[in-house]
Amino acid sequence: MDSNFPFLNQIVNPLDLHKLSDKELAEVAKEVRRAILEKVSQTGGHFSSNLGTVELTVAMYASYHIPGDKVIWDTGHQAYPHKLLTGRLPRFETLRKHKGLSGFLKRDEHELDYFGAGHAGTAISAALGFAAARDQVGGKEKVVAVTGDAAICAGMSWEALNHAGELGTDLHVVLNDNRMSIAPNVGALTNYFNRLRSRPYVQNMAQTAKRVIEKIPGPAPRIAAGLRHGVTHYFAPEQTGTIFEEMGFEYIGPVDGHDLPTLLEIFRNIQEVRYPVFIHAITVKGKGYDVAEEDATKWHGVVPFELEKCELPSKAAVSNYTSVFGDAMKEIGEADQKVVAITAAMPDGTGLNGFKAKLPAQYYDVGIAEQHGVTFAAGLAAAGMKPFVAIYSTFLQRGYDQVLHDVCIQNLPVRFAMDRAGLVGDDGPTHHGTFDISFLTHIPNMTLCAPRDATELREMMQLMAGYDRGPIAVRYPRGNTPDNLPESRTSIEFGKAEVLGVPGVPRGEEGKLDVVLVAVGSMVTEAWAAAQKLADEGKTALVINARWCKPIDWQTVAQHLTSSTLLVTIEENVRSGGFGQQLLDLLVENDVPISKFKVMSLPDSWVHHGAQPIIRGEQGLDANGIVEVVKSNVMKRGLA
Ligand SMILES: Cc1ncc(C[n+]2csc(CCOP(=O)(O)OP(=O)(O)O)c2C)c(N)n1
Repeated sequence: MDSNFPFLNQIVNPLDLHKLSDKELAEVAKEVRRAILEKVSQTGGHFSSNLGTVELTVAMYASYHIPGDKVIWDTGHQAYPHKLLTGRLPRFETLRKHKGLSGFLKRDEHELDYFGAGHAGTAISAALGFAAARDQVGGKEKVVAVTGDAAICAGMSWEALNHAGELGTDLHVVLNDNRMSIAPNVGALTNYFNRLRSRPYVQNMAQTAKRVIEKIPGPAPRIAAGLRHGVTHYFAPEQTGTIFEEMGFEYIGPVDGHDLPTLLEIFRNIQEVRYPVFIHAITVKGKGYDVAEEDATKWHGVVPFELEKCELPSKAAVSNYTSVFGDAMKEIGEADQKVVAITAAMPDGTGLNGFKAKLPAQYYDVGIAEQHGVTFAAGLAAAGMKPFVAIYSTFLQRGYDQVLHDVCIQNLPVRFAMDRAGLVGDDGPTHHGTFDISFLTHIPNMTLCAPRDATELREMMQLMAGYDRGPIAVRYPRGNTPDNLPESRTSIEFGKAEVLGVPGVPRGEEGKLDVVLVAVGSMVTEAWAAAQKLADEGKTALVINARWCKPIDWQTVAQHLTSSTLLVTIEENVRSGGFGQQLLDLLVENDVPISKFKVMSLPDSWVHHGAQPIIRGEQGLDANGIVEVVKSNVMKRGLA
């Protein structure tokens, strides 16, 4: 029990809110905001989005009957109030930590996490699924989707609204409109929402509507119908229809998403409405913490900080892959006006901010629209431009068919720069980029490389800029670039691996090898560290930097194998369809004699969230893990 939160302590599930007066609910909201401020400043996590959903969540959870009614949160990064109102305050210190609470909703974390997410734009579809399932069995529970002004721009959201309007079933969609994606929101729809915002806010009108409706005689359905019209016409009689009304929803809004009394009235009033209703709530990202209100992007996701100081700790000036990519992109774009960069709502995360500032005419933010972003790039490439799609590995999954159908079948020179390839850490399985080797390399015409460090990323980017033969992708991890690798390097050649050698041994003098370690991208640094440890134990490990996942340079690997050499591949990708399996296949196909082969990769199961070194270590994907695998396999073969 945390005595600092007397109200929150009493709330195990949202039905407990129904026992409180409106005045007490206002106290609950204050506690929820304080809990987010105090706890997230200690744990780190999504910050400004959650400060914006406090009143909205309290009002919804005090009006809908949960458990029973279903609220489906889009993405889930703004659902900390939901976690706090579903009895998770005592565990909040563990947020996003290894074995702790997830930063998103997860069905196996809590029974009231009705639908998990992490990728944006799924809530309305999922909620409509719940609503249709309810209708199939003649249920009565309410179903609500809560989506953001950026998430609703995703194509899927519109596919779902389109379907919902046709089904005409009992579905409430709440738009949490704070004008922000992570960066300021983009697109024509955003301008449309701004026009809706400029209408007078719904204020004390729910009470008016309720009074009117209460006077309507007749059974419940008529009351519901009356309410339906009452809500629409009494709230905004002079307004013309919104796009949502045209699509079959009742539109209520705009409403101040921090005005708890009005929100409570609205949500309580619409309980009897059995049609699609769209509630447009205007919120402020970062609400209640001035600096976060002023710079919601900076405070979107935070590391632990001192609440009183109102400052985030300054970032250490170390090179990370994202900034190396961003700087390289600027150089490439400046040198060639045909180069354009595309992001799907992630200018900060992908490192494109500098490019955007310097070369605004060559920059496109398509919003949360990865599918469109990829095909848009295909169109640009077909018209002779040199598009770079800067995207997280996990979000390119959204554009898989577009990569296949629009880019690769037509062999268009679209460049994909995939950040966050591998285990990302605290965000967990929705965000790990652990499939791209498998899902890209099996597509004809695609090529894929992975740098070992900053210099190699820069060089690969230059190669990609000049590569017009077809699609090409590069994958690089979240985090700092390594500095433990040999300074000497060979220049990047298409499809050629780099032999780094045996630590401390001049090239050509390696003698008999105990093991050949072939590592991909982020794992080269670990393989080199492992080879050093093995050298200390008198074992000779040769490290090869794969550089290319497609085409794979199996010939270079084969040159270093004898019939007794252990071959170990290391990659941050799932085993199935990954680098190791493909290399093995190529060696066998080409009759290269291999006696012992170990694929170090990720398993066919979900890797949970936690700090990168912890979860990599758990999977054996670090220097110690490699040493262990080598020692156990070398010993098994009697070579130790
Ligand atoms: C498919 C996909 N693309 C990109 C992201 C990264 N992302 C996480 S939150 C976010 C912004 C969401 O904005 P909005 O829906 O308006 O919610 P807010 O944070 O403003 O409450 C983005 C782009 C994602 N989670 N999923």
